[in-house]
Amino acid sequence: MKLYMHPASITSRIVRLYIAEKGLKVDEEVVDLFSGAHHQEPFVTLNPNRLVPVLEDGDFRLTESAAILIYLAEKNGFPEMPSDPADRARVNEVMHWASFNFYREWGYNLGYPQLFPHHKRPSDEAHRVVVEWGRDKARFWLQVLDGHWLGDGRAWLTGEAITVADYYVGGLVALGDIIRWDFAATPNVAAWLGRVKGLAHWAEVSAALDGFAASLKEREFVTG
Ligand SMILES: N[C@@H](CCC(=O)N[C@@H](CS)C(=O)NCC(=O)O)C(=O)O
Repeated sequence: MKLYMHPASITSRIVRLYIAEKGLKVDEEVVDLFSGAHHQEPFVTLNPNRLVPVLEDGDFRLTESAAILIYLAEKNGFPEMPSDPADRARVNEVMHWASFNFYREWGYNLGYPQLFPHHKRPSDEAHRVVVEWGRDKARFWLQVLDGHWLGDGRAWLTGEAITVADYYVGGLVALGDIIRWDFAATPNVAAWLGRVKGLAHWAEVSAALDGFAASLKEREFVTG
């Protein structure tokens, strides 16, 4: 198997963390996002979305970090994707919740427009409105994560066992480290994120993203 990825990509880290934690043998190929390799052949044929990560397993290619996590867990019979239909549905539910509700605001409206030039809006006013909208909506979704998903004191998102949902949502929430989001208002999220970041291979797969965050430490962000 091969993973096309970039070490400073949030969604690549999600998959790389799971691969490392499970000790899977997967080759890695860096797609240089900074030089635009994802907009050139051969990558655009590999993934017309022009995004990493992409998993290749023989002739089978898969995009979307959430789908890749589930595939790796199911292919290997790992417990991070449970077998009981209701338990599986719960894992799917929280992953879809994160993709469609939380990350739209957290990543695409709040974080990415401030971090990446190609996500900046065409006028200062449009940019300000998008980012402030993202901040306010992200704050709401983090409260839901804190009070609803993690509100009963559970260790992990769907109960007492870690699942692929924790890898996925934890990896997305950790974008907050780059824009220096203060999680004090959501203590359950802060504690759970600490558990995700306490996984054995977190530091190793986070080196490039930590460096990226350090390079931005003088930058002012609209944050929470
Ligand atoms: N929904 C996709 C999103 C992938 C994604 O946004 N990848 C980013 C890196 S974190 C990327 O490739 N960005 C390149 C670009 O925006 O030009 C997933 O979860 O895999």
